[in-house]
Amino acid sequence: MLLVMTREHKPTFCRICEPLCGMIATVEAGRLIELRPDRDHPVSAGFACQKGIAFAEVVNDPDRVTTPLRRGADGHFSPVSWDEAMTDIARRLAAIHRAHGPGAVGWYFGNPGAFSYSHTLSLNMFMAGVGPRMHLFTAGSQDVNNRFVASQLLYGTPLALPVPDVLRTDLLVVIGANPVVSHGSVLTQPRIKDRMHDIVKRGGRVLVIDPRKTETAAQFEWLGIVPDGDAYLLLSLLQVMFAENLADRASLSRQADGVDWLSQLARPFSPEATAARTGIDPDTVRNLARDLVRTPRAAVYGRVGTSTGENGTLTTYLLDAVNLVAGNLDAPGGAMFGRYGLPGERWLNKAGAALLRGVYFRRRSRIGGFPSVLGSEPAGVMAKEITTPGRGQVKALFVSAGNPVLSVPNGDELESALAQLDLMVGIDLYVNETLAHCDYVLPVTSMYERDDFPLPFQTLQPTPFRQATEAVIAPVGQARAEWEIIDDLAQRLWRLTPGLAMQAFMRKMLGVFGVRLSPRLLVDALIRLGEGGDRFGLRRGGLSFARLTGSYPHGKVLAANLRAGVLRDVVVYRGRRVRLRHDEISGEVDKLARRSVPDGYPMRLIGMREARSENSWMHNSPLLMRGERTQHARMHVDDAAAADIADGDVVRIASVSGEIELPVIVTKDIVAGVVAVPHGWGHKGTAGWRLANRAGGANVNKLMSSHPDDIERLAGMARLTGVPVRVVRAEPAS
Ligand SMILES: Nc1nc2c(c(=O)[nH]1)N[C@H]1C(S)=C(S)[C@@H](COP(=O)(O)OP(=O)(O)OC[C@H]3O[C@@H](n4cnc5c(=O)[nH]c(N)nc54)[C@H](O)[C@@H]3O)O[C@H]1N2
Ligand SMILES: Nc1nc2c(c(=O)[nH]1)N[C@H]1C(S)=C(S)[C@@H](COP(=O)(O)OP(=O)(O)OC[C@H]3O[C@@H](n4cnc5c(=O)[nH]c(N)nc54)[C@H](O)[C@@H]3O)O[C@H]1N2
Ligand code: SF4
Ligand SMILES: [Mo]
Repeated sequence: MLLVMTREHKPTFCRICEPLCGMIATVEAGRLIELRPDRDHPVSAGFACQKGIAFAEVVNDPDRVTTPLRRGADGHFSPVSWDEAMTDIARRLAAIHRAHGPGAVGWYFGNPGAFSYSHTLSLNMFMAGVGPRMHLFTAGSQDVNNRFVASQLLYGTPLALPVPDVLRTDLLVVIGANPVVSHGSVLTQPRIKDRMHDIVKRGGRVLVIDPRKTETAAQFEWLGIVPDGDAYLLLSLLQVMFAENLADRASLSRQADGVDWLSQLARPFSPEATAARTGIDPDTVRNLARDLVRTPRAAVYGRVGTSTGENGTLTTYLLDAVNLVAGNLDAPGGAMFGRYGLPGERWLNKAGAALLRGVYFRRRSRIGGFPSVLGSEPAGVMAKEITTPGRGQVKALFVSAGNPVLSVPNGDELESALAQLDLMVGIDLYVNETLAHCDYVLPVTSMYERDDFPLPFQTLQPTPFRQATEAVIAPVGQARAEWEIIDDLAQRLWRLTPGLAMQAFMRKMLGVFGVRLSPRLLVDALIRLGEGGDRFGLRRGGLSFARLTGSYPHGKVLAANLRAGVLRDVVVYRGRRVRLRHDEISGEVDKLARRSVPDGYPMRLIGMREARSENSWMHNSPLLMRGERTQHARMHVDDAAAADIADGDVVRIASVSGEIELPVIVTKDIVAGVVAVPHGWGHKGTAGWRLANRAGGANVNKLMSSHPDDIERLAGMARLTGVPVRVVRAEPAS
């Protein structure tokens, strides 16, 4: 008999990181056998990185969770049926909800969750059903929540996020980001490295301000900075712009209120006054300020390095303020705003912003009293929310698409807190270090087993672009999409919980009319109503989910560039001008003068990302781990020599909070006094991913503090950079 193997090549896109590169998935007999870059994708045009290509190994990983698992008394996981798992989970959750209310329920939503519209939307619906005091923790408090708060202060809405127009700029100043490795963040620009080289080719400059001469800095210009010195540098740039009258005051006052206030705020921070804090020569700062104003198309851009210091909200506010004062906000080649193009978008933005601002100002976390950023509280206090008795103590925790034991400050504290939970459920591809503590781990579809439309990234693209995809293969094993799991859980919970009967009734009623509130319905409506959408038939040839996947499988460019001059539509404040004056900001500036360092910790710890890692979760891919990869610290040759440390030695890095040991690479490509350690390592071998466990490494977040005093006030951001540490050679094994 002749067995005919059909082999299909399906266009789709990668959702590991933010450029969302176009991919061709080769599917044979229902199996994903290969991923390769899509040459017909209009923006990524045949580019994909090693992680994207290696993802086929994740999909087919023998260590992947493919059935629901229950942890037995001996700590080992064994398979159970979906119904058995969901029945027990719902019963226990309902009992906890009944006894302690919604405040006893917590959910940690990790980074890959943001790359699935249906995961995000269904979780929001679930939380609305459980009740307003349910706890939500996200990776955002280790990443980007400060960006939302800075935008809320400046523009009145947390959702107005400026992106550098890399396609048209002639001076790009990258502060605390490493796009050659990270591929860009809060910026959806495939082939970002090529686009940065284009800037240089057309006679422009790319300047990288970073404590480490990163892979990006090595290809462009590098200016070293003392970790967490950015707020001082940015204040000095403003000071020079105002003192030298470089700023166009007339146009500034059309765009913003509080310009004089800002100029007063920056006044004490001359480049001479801040040089010791930044390590940057005053003339260099002056010239940079002048260049930013005088180069017609210039932008400063910051990311994780400027978000995770002591004053991340201030620093991000200042990045935008520098763009504004230099005349580069909302201008071609500057920092620009993408728009989604919904009818009545400004009105919707205003309503949404009012809601989110209300939540921010009214809701405070039980531990530490932190404001709620987009409905979430700092993951840094999650452990204490679990261990501190009283109303609102978390007793049931769900973790979807996250590994907080390795990603939030003080992983040890969190690990021991998890042991106290009455119910813990993980929804993941793997039994990671966090999920090893679960009662149940539920198998989930990978991105290629679900449809998608990357909703949160639509306004972050210098080339406005739309792409949607259907699943390219059926779910592996018994995996289910998050939204199906959440929907099933909701139905069971509503049935078991009398207080939530109203939700159950609403569902039924909608069901009678044939309406299933599926995330797909919602996202389709958003595509149809947005820019380029078919407006439900009103615009012929317009887009819908089906039309995107059917007629534009490689995606569709909506416009070559972002539109400038939209600031008045983006800002929701009455008067439509950027609001610079905030007590919160002057309060943070006051704190700069009070910064202190504990004795005995002379070095500063920073983070770094690696091309063949994705946070904690791709260390089980043989392709990415080839060459016996392990985790290394990086330190300067002079510091190493002074401490009698040689390249390859194991060093002990200690902070006030903890210590770790790992081998070191000695280099000149880092500012003296700084040590860099990648996060996402520290895999350990009880369950789960075998290759990752063998690679081991150390959890750098053992060195980070989860004390509420060490968490940034305005956005609840963990302090993950500039952390005072001591580095010594670990005693050689005897
Ligand atoms: N290969 C790979 N790509 C990724 C990821 C990954 O793990 N691996 N993760 C993805 C995720 S979740 C994100 S959020 C993005 C992040 O994207 P990026 O922010 O571009 O990536 P990072 O490597 O964190 O870059 C932060 C930079 O800030 C520098 N830095 C640290 N402290 C300071 C400081 O105080 N001041 C200044 N000026 N610089 C500082 C660091 O040396 C580092 O180069 O990357 C995404 N892409
Ligand atoms: N020291 C230090 N710590 C950091 C950072 C740093 O720079 N320095 N960076 C921070 C940042 S920016 C981030 S974003 C966080 C990340 O922190 P987390 O989001 O907590 O952790 P990840 O390591 O990204 O783990 C993601 C998990 O999701 C799973 N997963 C992958 N795809 C899917 C999917 O489609 N569905 C589901 N349900 N699960 C999936 C993976 O198997 C993995 O277990 O780390 C933060 N921690
Ligand atoms: S750069 Fe990011 S989106 Fe593109 S292929 Fe690599 S992992 Fe995927
Ligand atoms: Mo992130």
